[in-house]
Amino acid sequence: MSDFPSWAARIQARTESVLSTLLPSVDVAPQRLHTAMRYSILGGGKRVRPLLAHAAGELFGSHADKVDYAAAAVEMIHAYSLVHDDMPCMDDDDLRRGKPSCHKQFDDATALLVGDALQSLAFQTLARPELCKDAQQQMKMIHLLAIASGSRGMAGGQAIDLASVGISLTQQELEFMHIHKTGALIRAAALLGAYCAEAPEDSRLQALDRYAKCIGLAFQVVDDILDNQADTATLGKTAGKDAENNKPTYVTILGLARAKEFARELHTEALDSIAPFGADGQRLAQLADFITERSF
Ligand code: GRG
Repeated sequence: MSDFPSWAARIQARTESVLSTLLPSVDVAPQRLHTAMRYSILGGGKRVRPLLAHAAGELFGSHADKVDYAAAAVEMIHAYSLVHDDMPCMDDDDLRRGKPSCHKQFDDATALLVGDALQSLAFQTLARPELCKDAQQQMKMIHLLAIASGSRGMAGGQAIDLASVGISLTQQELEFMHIHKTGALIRAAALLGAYCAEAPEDSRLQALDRYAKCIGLAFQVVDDILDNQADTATLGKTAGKDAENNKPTYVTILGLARAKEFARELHTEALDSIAPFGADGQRLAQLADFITERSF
């Protein structure tokens, strides 16, 4: 097995190339929209969700060419969510991935359409005939991504987030919000990677899902810590946004030391969840380390 940094670099490069192929060229009309879509999704981001989809896919014996489509679909949903999240009507942020956010580089209407079009392209990609031989399994995958990104998943979590500005939440309420806003798509990425295999076993899917739930939450706890601790240049987005927007975070609710401890506990629970996979779960374990130890 190759070392984690080489593997991650390979998947990140692969994801970039697949996304570039799937996105309409800047020469195709409407050119401004296609330019803005490519600006928003290419050339940046850690690609955590594609890494997860591929790690899960490798564990379940999925063909990497199929996982490419599932990973790209999830990354399109993720990119759309960031474009909309940065708009003045939401988090109002001028910086994303170290460059002007989409509505700053283009305009609000274009940013709105970029999100809409990326969302449609995500489902178009997941519905590709070459993704899966079993139509019923493919319907399950489309259903899974729709739930994870809709009002009972990411968009719902975002609605709770917007409504929680200036309000004090309990840890349980904060957890409910993040399980939806960030966690749902992270879980979907892992499960879709596994679903690209023929007949994935239920008990193995459940273990993977428990792992993904833990690292999804750990991802958010670490995000809150970084927002509080890191600087804008390192993050590539405006640091201290949560405090500026008067938003409850794990740092404000638990304090910095306890938030760090909570991230470690979730990391341990994630590793316990994949213990049944033995040495085959090593890539997922490395990914859990990467997510909890990241600095941007
Ligand atoms: C607009 C429907 C809608 C949803 C927005 C995910 C989200 C919901 C908003 C993003 C706000 C935010 C900063 C959440 C914290 C966790 C998070 C998703 C961070 C960004 O994800 P990374 O770190 O980004 O994976 P990169 O740039 O690496 O892809």
